[in-house]
Amino acid sequence: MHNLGQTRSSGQRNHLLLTPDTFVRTALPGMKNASAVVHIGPALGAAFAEYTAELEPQGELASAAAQRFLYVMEGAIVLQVGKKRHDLGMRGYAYLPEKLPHRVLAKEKSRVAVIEKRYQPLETAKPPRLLVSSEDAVSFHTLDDDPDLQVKCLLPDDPSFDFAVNTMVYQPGASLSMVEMHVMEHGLIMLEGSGIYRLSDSWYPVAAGDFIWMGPWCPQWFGALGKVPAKYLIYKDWNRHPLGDAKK
Ligand code: UGY
Ligand code: MN
Repeated sequence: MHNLGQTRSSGQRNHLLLTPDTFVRTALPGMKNASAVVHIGPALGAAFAEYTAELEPQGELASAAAQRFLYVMEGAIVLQVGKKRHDLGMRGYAYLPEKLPHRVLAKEKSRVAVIEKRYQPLETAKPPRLLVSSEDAVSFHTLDDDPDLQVKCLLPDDPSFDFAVNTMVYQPGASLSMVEMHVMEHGLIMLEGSGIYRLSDSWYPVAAGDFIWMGPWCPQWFGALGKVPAKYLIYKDWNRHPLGDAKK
């Protein structure tokens, strides 16, 4: 059934809401039996790229030149780095430094959130190494002492990392305690539940499956609605000076 041109998706100067009805699949270099829904990239001014890789059983992703973060939303994959094979099930994740040759193989039909970013080196810290883990192994902290808002930081609190990826779980009715406005940009995938996202001067109903990009200083606030918790995976640039490479 056609929808007479209606969608919740919205593209604005400093934010983007993409709902699954508007997703368009494409092939990226090195993909086999897989396709990508590219959510955001430098074409819109973002300093990172994020896409959902949809892999058939035996589907494959090749290495990336940039550093890469993988989070398994559905299914199971094998991450092959040299002779080592790492099994990642649902909620498994990996950080891959720049130029580390690797392959991603799907053991079954899988959906993987992929974030890629060129590394911004620091003179005072060595670039991070390969990290493979599962969200289930990470402990949470509460945000602003609200027991109904739990955050898991999937990457270590270490200045060598120039970005962070967290999961946030809101009990029904929980919300951010303030409207945030900050230099960092965000890429966000709604994993579970639903709620209302304020982005700039608009309030959007959002649900599992949606993607949001928030540019620098985009006013942002979220409140969870419904009878089950809302959960999202959120990227932000982190640990670097706003002028970028200080040597330039
Ligand atoms: O980490 C963050 O900036 C996070 N609290 N932002 C958000 O959820 N929109
Ligand atoms: Mn934020």
